[in-house]
Amino acid sequence: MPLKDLSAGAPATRNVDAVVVGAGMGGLYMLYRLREMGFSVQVIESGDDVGGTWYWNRYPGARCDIESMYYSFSFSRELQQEWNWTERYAAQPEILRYIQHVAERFNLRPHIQFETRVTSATFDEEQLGWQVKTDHGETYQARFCIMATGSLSAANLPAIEGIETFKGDFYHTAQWPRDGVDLTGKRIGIIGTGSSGVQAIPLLARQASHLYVFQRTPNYCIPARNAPLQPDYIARIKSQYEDIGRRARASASGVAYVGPAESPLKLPVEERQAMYKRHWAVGGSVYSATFPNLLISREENDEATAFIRAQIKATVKDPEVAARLSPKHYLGTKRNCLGTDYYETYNRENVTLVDVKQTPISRLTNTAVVCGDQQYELDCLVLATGFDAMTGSLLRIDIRGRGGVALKDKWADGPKNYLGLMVAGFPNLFIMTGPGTPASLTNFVLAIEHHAEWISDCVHDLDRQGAALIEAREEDEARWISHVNDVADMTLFPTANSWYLGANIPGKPRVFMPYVGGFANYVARCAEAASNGYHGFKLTPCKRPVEA
Ligand code: N01
Repeated sequence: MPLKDLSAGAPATRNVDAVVVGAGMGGLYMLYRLREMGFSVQVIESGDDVGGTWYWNRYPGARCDIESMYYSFSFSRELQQEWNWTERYAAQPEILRYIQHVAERFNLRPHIQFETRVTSATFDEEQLGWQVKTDHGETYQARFCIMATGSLSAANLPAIEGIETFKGDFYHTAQWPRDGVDLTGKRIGIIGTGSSGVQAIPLLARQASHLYVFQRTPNYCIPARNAPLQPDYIARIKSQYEDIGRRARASASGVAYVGPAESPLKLPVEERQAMYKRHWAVGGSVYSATFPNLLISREENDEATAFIRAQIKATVKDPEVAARLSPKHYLGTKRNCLGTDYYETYNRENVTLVDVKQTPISRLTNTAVVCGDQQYELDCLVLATGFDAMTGSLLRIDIRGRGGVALKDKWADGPKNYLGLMVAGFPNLFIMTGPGTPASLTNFVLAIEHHAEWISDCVHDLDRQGAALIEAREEDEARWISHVNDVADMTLFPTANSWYLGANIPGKPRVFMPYVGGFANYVARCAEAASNGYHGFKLTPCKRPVEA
């Protein structure tokens, strides 16, 4: 039976069934599921509102790279039918409004404590639960602790000499000021050309007196071809939502759109070139979906990237700049960027591309970025330097399992878990959409729904079975991690220095973290484990351990 919420009148330690860390889409749906089952839930969120990623990433141009009609919760038919997206790819303010609407529609806010950061979570062997402490000095005693902390939440501030001395305006894309900033007429520098940089650069260029783009690795930017959504299209998709959801869940990518099944290399050259042109003109994920073996076939990938390099060459007037913008890694091994006018922006007189692979940034002065003997004077510096992805937001919390073992020590050589959901030695601690799951390679909303449903069903099952605890078994954890690595090694993914591998953070273990075995396959494995008495997990009734 769910515990009673004892929080009223007990300011020091509050008892709840579950603490959920984070009020992004994952935390909100987790809260909704558990509350509907009758559990008491406290969500703790560091921001002053819901939204997670979409609360923090307010930089100019921030926009989703999954089509908005699919980047929506499917758990409530009414919600799906009543919400109207306005653009093919929704911009950050609209997505944030949607998440706020979800919080209000389902009356979730009363369960969320805002502007509060979880500092530690410690497994309590006596109470068979978690002690969760916050930076406000509170302690929550909870049977379950659920980390909905997001994979791309811990902003990466690079250790550049003199960074603290820069006196101009200074922003990270993932910590953009709430009310925006007016950069009109300023000399702006931006470091980073991943998804955030690629989206921000065209808009910053329009405001700047001059924009310097400090690029270490060029990335593929596929045109988003964003456009307003027409009412008849919205109505058509809404009438097909059930089928779309079914197809998305049965797919490897978590997206209903599936490209050709046959390799384009089987077609005559003219025919396939015409197809690439057509798919490039549609834009978005349609172009990369042209290549069914993109991440396992070097030949197919070479063909996909040759076409993009030709587009860059045709778009960017200065051949030297075009060459510097041409990526060398395999398409998709770093997250593809979707953009609008990205390559065109380098034709502007007020934009300079600085190759910091060739001449690295040596330091910052109080007014400039210094690369070799060149000094770039700036009024404003934007860091689009990404995240300590997948593990960063978890390891910034002092998480301790059985025997006081710290998660950061257990994960010193890379994250270990079973099905990405639980870590051996950390009973009743669930992780949503983190390492060991396909979430970051799929549609996050679908991945979130799957995790929230699996975890809440599991919590409910434990109650029905009279079990106090569930945790991953060491041997199944080891088996899972080696499977995650084995399937990654069958692909081209490990060939690129991506955040998937932790390669963007100096000193981080180089381990491929997402599960590339496909969304449908992953969902089936999770379902199979649950239906086989939580195979791979150990259940503990009261204080006496029994085998599952
Ligand atoms: O971060 P990134 P992001 N000196 O890590 C460079 C999602 N997202 O915020 O590639 C110089 O991709 C770094 O260079 P390199 C999406 O999943 C989605 O852009 O490491 N440069 C790279 O160019 C995405 O993949 C959306 O050599 C330095 C850049 O900074 C993920 O978030 C929008 C440097 C970081 O790129 C992360 O994207 C935005 C240094 N010291 C984000 N340190 C959409 O939905 C780092 N860099 C569209």
